[in-house]
Amino acid sequence: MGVVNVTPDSFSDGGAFDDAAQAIDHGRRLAAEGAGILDVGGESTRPGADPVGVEEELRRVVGVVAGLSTVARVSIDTMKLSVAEAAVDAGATYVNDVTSFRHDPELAGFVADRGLDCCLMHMLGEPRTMQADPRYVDVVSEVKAFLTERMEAAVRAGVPEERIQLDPGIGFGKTIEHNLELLRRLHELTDLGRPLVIGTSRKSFLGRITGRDVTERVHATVATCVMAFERGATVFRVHDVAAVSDALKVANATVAGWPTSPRTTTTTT
Ligand code: HH2
Repeated sequence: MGVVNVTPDSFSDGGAFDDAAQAIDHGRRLAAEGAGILDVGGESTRPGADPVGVEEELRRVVGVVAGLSTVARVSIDTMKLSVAEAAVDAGATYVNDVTSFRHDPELAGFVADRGLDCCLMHMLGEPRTMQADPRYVDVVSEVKAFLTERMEAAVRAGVPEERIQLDPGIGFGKTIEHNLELLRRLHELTDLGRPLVIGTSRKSFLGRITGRDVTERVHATVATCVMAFERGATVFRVHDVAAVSDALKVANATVAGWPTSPRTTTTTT
């Protein structure tokens, strides 16, 4: 899953692709590098980010979704029903909601009615305050219980279980220790029986460990994706698709044997 942020303020690429034509070019490049899904977002969820109004988010994403929907499968990264509706009309077939339908509960019914796939992600608190002293007794079991509860809520709203993917939400209300423990024990989330999405790409805990600036965290990102792959993740939300794609091909050949067909998540539209 390649990240296409159409925002002025995203933590790692804010402002780089906030013009629609640049964002479409970027998405094309990520698809050529191996992304099967392009995740288009118009609102930063970095710690401390200010919320974006509906009109502005629509202005940012709709043309980009339309421009990329013939290139690859498009996911809309939004917590708002009205943005998801417009994005799906423009060609998106997957909803990536970092609030797991808590911000806009009606989004679940929309996903169900339109037969979309979705990603439900764990977040403690909300983006503005989530990094202020997050605490858990056992981060893995608490994330697992949350994802179970959100999956049940989505199923109650009519979303078939096979349309749901789950994400532990690396960096969303978590310290560096929480992030590392989730990665180390990621295999415990495979019991949930759904594809696991992992989003470590360029995140600040990698900068804390390596001392690298945000644009120099590709090697660190690759390390986390390979470890997550071994522990059962099947969808990798990344900015640096070419590097991660090569690394995962090698990891897959090593684990599954060579020659082999790639281990992928099959989702239908
Ligand atoms: N991380 C970000 C945004 N959306 N969605 C999922 N499912 N998982 C993630 O880990 C995730 C996500 C944050 O990264 P980015 O989009 O690069 O930054 P920003 O939120 O500042 O735009």
